[in-house]
Amino acid sequence: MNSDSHFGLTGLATMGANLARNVAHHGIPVAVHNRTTSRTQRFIDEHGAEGPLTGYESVEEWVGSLGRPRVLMSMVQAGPATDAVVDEIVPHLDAGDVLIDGGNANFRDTQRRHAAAAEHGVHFLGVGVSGGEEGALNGPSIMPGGDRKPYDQSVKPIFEAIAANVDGTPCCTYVGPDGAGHYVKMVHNGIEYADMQLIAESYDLLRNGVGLDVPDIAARFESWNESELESFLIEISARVLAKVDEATGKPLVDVILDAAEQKGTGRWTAQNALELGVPLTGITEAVFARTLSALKAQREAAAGRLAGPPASGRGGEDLAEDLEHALYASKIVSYAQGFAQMAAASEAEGWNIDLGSMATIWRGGCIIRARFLDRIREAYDNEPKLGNLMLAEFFATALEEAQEPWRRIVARAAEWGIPTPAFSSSLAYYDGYRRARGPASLIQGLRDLFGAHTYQRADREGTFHTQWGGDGREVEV
Ligand code: NBP
Repeated sequence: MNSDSHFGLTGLATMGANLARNVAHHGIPVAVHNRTTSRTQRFIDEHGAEGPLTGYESVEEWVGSLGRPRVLMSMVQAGPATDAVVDEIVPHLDAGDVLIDGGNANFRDTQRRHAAAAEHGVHFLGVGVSGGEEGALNGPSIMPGGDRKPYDQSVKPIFEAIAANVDGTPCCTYVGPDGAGHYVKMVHNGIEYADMQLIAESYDLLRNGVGLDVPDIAARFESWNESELESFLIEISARVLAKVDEATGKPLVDVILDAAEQKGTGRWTAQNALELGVPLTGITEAVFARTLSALKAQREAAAGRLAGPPASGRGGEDLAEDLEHALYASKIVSYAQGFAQMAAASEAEGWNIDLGSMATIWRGGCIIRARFLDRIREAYDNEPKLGNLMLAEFFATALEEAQEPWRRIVARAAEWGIPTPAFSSSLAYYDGYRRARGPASLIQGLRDLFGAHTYQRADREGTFHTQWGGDGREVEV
């Protein structure tokens, strides 16, 4: 038994196994554990020679093998599995030990677990890890939240060593107290939903609007990856589109069932936006688009009944060029909304999140890594209290330059009957946000008439009600 491991990890499925290997590859002794012991044995058999990795069958032995203060990480399924693991480990810990949850936990669960662990003197860190299987092994983006001092003293050197690195900067920075790290990971995943929905809408428009075939669309994504759109998701879109199904010889994308699944982080982001009162239209539409896609049987039935223009390529090359601008502009909007939500949550929870740093740690290792994030970081460097990303000089100019093609795309998509919820809602948000006076005055008037809900006037202070059922005079209330 190795008695001086510096890092313990339980949960040796895809992510946990690769994270443990990553830590060991940096020469840091790692003690590993998994509920099903055969998985631990298999892991040691396959990877034990890669670095200082030791496997343990029982939680007692595993915890006992670690130097103090102990640093232990759980990398298991979010939800009840994480509670089961935490409940099993905490009684074996001592005050001052650090327990890390690296799964995709809901930030409210993390706040609850943080408070419960604190009663035992244990520091609970809720840590977002992004980058999937490959990132976990070779360098993920890491978003740690929880108590700062134990993080700085015991965890930071390990995480900074294993994280992705861009221009000499690790893609890992302390986010804020209790649930802040998992919150930022949740919004990261929400942005990932919006990015993927915009990509799917672009593919649909290129195929059914412009009339390109799949290999040409793959080439288009490849060329977009040389522009401001350069990002991991655009790059892998080209790869997925270029893939041919071995069994049928058709593009793989034509044989995959068109019903998108989801694990919950996008939905949580949208739910939290509603609670905070933040207009998060791009991400929310992306969640709904997945839900609609899953109604496969209903869609098939409706296809034979509900009228609309047939989806057939009538656009020209100019439309394909417009699309690049529309995609860029809509992407700016969905990031602006995601960052506005993080700002609102940070304010509401007292987290003091540095938004520019979040853009910095997403530049490498994670699924939404993109050239574009450098621009976001610069925007917050120039103006740390920036109210909305769209107002930063660079992005305001980019939106101005993109707006005509963006409008053409949304208008043509509506004419063609091709659904573009993310493109359309992003443009509507942009137009709504840039209007000093909108039509909500009528909504307030209606609310006052049917429910005496009162209204405020734009020309003077006070709260007013019109006596709709009486003499029609306005009274101040
Ligand atoms: P899974 O989410 O599939 O979880 C499998 C692991 O959870 C196994 O080690 C399993 O142990 C353990 N586990 C379960 Br299920 N119930 C348990 C219980 N009651 N007690 C103890 N252990 C239990 O693994 P993953 O895909 O590697 O993801 C791990 C975490 O990382 C998740 O929270 C996930 O959301 C997050 N994440 C995943 C990705 C990704 O790309 N996959 C990316 C970023 C974050 P067993 O072997 O005994 O069944």
